[in-house]
Amino acid sequence: MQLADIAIAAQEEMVVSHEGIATVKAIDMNQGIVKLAHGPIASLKWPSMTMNFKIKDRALLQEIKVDHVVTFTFIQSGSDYIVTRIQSSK
Ligand SMILES: [Cu+2]
Repeated sequence: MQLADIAIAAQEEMVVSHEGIATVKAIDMNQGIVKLAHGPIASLKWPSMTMNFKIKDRALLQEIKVDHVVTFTFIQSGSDYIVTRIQSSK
């Protein structure tokens, strides 16, 4: 194993997913952003709040609408929070 491979493996291990429940407040299909009013996120010690998330794949936005209650999974990438899975829970 090369040093570069070890560095990549270490980076991949640091990608932690977080899960939450939220109400969709706004969807910006052009920018690939969804505004969510989410409940507490225990894994990040976040309280409930309303904030924007980037979306990994715009196709994820096709199944959701404003006011839907959703369950979602996201990762942190630098200062961005990126939704990797989002699903209406109605
Ligand atoms: Cu938040």
